[in-house]
Amino acid sequence: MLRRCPAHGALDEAWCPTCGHRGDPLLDEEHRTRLSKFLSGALRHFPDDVGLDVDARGWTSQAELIEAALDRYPWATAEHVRAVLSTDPKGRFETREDRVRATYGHSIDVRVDKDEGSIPDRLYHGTAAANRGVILSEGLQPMGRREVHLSGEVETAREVGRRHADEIAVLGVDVEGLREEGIEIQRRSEDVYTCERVPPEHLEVLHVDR
Ligand code: HQG
Repeated sequence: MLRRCPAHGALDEAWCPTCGHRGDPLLDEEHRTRLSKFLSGALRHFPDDVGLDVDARGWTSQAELIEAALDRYPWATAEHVRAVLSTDPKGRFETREDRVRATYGHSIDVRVDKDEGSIPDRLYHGTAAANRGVILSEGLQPMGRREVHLSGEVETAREVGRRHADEIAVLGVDVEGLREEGIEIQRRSEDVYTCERVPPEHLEVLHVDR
C-alpha cells in the first residue's frame, strides 16, 4: 500500500521516516502495480504509442508521462503517478527536474549512462573573442588536445578563456542537443567536462567580455 505523509509526501512504508506520522492511504498494491507497469512500459518499450518523446538518454517530460497515465487510467491522479515514480522499490525510475526516465530494461534504442546525473544541462566554454566567428561556423574542435573542454560555471569558463586573450567570449553549450547527436560528455573533475566536439548548432555566444 502506498501512503502519504501530509508534510513529506509519498511513503512506501506505514510511518513517515522524517516525522513519524502514520501515512494516510494513497494507492493499494493492485493499482500501484498497474500504474507502475504502464509507466515502465511507456518509458522502456512504447513511448511512441502513448505520444512521448524520449531522447537518446531515455529522458522524457514528467508532465507528459503523467498526462499519458491519466488518459489511460481514469482513477489515477498526478499524485499517484509521482508517488509510484518516487517510491519504486527497485529504483526503476529516475527523475531530474521536470524529466523522468527508466533506469534499465529498455527495448527502445537509448543509452542510460549512470554518471549522467552529475552533468548539468548547460555547459560553458571560454575562448578568445577573436575565435568566436570560426567557432560558430566550425564548432568547437579539440585542437591540440584529445577532447574539447567545457565548464559547468560561467566564471570557470571566463578563467579558461583568459588564458588565451584579454578579450574573451563565453559560449553556452546545449548538453541535451549533444546527447541527441550521440556525443558523450564526461565529467573529468570538479568543473571540467569533456567531449569529442561541439557542433555549431549546439553553441551560442553568451557574453563578450572586454
Ligand atoms: C579554441 C586548462 C578555432 C578553443 C583549462 C580554445 C581547461 C577553436 C583553443 C583545459 C576551435 C584550444 C582546456 C575552432 C576550439 N577554431 N579555435 N574550430 N575550436 N578552439 O588550451 O578549452 O590548466 O587546448 O576555444 O582550464 O582553452 O591544463 O583548450 O581557446 O580546462 O588543467 O582552441 O586546459 O586546464 O585551447 O582549455 P586549449 P581550453 P589545465
